Amino acid sequence: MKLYQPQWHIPPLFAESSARSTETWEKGRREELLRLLAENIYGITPSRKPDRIEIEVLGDNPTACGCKNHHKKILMHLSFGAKSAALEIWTWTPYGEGPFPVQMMIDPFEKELHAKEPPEFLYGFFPADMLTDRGYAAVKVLTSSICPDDKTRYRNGILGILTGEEEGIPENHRWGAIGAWAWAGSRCVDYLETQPEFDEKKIAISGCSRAGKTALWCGAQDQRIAVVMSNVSGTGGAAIERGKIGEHICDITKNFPFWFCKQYEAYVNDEDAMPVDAHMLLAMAAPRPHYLASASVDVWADIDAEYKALYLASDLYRLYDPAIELPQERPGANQPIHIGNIGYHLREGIHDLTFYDWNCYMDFCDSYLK
Ligand code: GTR
Repeated sequence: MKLYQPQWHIPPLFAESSARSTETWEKGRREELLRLLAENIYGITPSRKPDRIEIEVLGDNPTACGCKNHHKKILMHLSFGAKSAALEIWTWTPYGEGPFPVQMMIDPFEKELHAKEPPEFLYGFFPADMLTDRGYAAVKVLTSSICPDDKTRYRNGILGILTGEEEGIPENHRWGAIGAWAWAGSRCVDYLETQPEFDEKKIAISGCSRAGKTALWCGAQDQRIAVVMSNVSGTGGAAIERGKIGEHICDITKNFPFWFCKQYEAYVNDEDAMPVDAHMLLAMAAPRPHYLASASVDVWADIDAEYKALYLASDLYRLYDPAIELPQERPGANQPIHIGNIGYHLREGIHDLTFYDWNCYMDFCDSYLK
């Protein structure tokens, strides 16, 4: 793998003229890059908070998953003056004495797709019973309730209420669906903070593919989240855009223009003009524990571009922990690594989220959240 190709100019985490220290990072550069990521990729998140929040309980099953855990479904009604949006959240809590560390997954897929509850739902996408068996509360954020993943309906929710225009955000930098889903992740954290069974200081966020992009963006903006994890997130997520193979900005903005801000389209076939790239997004998690997962035949996401971004982001982690040294060569399939606060694995197989991924996630999280 070539870490640097001379034809690509990868923007540095620190400007050459500025000192590289945790202080300069925390007291300015971090905010600056967060702003650039918002302005150029995801759009700026409006700052207005809901005036009122009401919790409606949709379901409550104390003997879920064959008597393995307590399952609840709630709807968070978020009001802004006369308008309101609703966010659906499903939780599974282990038996015994809490508060429990949390595995919170962003799920933007339409509810029908992953609606079956474990154990009927044996597929590994969100194995709530396996998570509670390992002592975690499993929390799924069903973001389609607040912003449908659909190019005609995506404004039927928070994006129709907080467009960004009311805060004077220029049109090119207004948020899209990924911004809205990430915002939903933060509203879920607000909810978890109010419930005694969840340890709000021990929340890990994750997501697969489009939700992986979202998990990274949510974790970047919301430092209450203790561990940031993503899976097969590719373009607009963990993969460095410059020189990547598979999906390009031209593909993703053509197929999913509503996921991003308009400004992102300015970089179609001109990635080099973009002032940011994925290593900056990954660096936003620092110095918090950070896990990246890829799948070996996921050419569309580009496994080398994902690892390259992690490698470059590890430079920032090194400010906090000089002993961190990731291998220059991407590790092979099914050989997870855990170095300092960084974890990584390449799962053998296709673009997906499986039991293998979850086991690796939890092995990593156990070091921090237990
Ligand atoms: C693809 C998209 C990818 C990824 C994926 C998914 O079609 O091009 O970037 O987000 O969808 O979410 O499954």
